[in-house]
Amino acid sequence: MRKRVFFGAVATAVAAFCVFFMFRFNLNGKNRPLKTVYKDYFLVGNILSPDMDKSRKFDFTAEQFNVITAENAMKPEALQKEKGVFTFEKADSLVNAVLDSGMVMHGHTLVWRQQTPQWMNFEGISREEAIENLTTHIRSVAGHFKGRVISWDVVNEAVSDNPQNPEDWRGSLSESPWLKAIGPQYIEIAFLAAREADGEARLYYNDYNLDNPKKARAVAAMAAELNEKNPNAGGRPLIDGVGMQGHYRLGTSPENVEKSINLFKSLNIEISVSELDVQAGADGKISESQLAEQGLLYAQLFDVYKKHAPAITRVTFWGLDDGSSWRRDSSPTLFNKDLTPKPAFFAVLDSEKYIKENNVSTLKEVKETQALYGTPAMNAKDVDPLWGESPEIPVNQYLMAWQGAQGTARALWDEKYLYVLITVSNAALNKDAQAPHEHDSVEVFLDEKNDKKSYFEADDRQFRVNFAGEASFNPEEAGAMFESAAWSYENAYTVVMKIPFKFISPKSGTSVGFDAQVNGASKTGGRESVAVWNDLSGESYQNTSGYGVLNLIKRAER
Ligand code: 9MR
Repeated sequence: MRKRVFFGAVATAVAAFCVFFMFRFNLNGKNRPLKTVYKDYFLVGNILSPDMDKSRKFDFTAEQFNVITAENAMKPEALQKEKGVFTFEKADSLVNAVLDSGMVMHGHTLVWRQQTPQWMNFEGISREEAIENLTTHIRSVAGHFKGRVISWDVVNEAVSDNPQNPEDWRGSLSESPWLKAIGPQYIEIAFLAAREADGEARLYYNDYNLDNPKKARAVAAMAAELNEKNPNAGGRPLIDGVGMQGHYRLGTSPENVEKSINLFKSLNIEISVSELDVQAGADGKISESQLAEQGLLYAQLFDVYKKHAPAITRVTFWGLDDGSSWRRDSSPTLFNKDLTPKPAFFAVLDSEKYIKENNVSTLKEVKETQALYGTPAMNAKDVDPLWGESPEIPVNQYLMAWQGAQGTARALWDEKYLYVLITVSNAALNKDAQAPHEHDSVEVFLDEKNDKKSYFEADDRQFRVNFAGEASFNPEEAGAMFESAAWSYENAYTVVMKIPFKFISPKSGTSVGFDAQVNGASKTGGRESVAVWNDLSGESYQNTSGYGVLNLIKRAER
């Protein structure tokens, strides 16, 4: 009898121990890979390169993920650099290794304006020859990988950012040699050729910044029209899905992401999140609070993705770890370079738990800096040495997918004016676009009362000066009494602004809401990048709540 009780007690203890461990592992999730956590929702993926086969990173990737995109190995340049000479070896070795390890493969990308050899669509090529080059490439490549990829990005990044009239999707296309050579029809031609070559693979249109409602509307208009025109291309509508790349930043709004998901869902097409990463920090450094904030955004995004899981086929991260990411300067992935998990990993693993444990209101980091007292000469060529008194303000956090022009600002003040000096590098010096914010230009946002309202009041103003010294304002009357000077040289320029205080009489110790922005135009015109100091919302022109703080001080108190 005693013995039985003893064994009973031992068995109960062992069972309790096991349950405790299972419970524990289930809760902290450390031992459950992402692919298992999300198996009832969607595929979870990452990128690989052929040279990673048989490496620790390959195995680690295969443990966590179940679908792979080739980071570069299946792009036009990699597969047909010379006309008619197809170089499939490296891509084949990657695809075979991926399939052997039990993962599936997504194809990226058949048509793009970048990483495409010039012979395909050079300036002056005839329309017929360009179509021939386009369709031959697509047929050969999609035909070659037929049966080994589940889906293709057929056309990548064809729509411009922030189109003025998104319902006119043709007018919203961005400049591309394909557009020049063939016209807007190149998109339909490409999808038809891909469907013909591989009727099984799901065909995607893939693009970035699709959390921008205007860009999303242009893509939706295109997909809707092409599917209406081709309802039965090989047995089904032509475009199967939209790839929302998801190169995000701390200011990205999960609500905007969800709005675009709803828009694409309304077209009855599938959605994949195709290139997810979230930039935080700069120069490879990321603070504790930025790590937490990055985790929070990942968690919020996954909450949205789970909610819409029936419409989402796949969520792919663009980069395994911060050491190998294309954006390693802004630490955007789930893992450190030694593959240890960041808070973002746990956020993705269990988004509800992460959100509960990380109070949103304590996370937002507001930067503060100083403006020293002094009245500088208004000269952008030979800048007044007085500027050296004030600390540098880096304007280097990017809001869009491209990392173009960036700058450094400094501020000074006296009783009547705020002075700002901004030096910009890596600029194309282009002002061809009609809208002044699309020029290579710098902007200062000022909230004199520093009351951080979510809308513009009379004390809130935006000042913009382009590299040629042309100024513009929001609201327009903000230009009264404003002065500026600009000086440009190769790929760089300097702007000095003199901004009258209108609502406050500043004293040493006064704080104003402040932000600085650098708009980077592409060589051919149009804004391709935006860099800011503090406010990552992209809403600085109408909402002052995300501005940083500028403390006006006198030298002795520094
Ligand atoms: O991550 C890719 C990087 O290694 C290449 O140098 C770059 C070339 O433009 O392309 C990167 O991947 C891009 C993807 O193919 C399409 N969307 C944007 C990605 C990041 O630039």
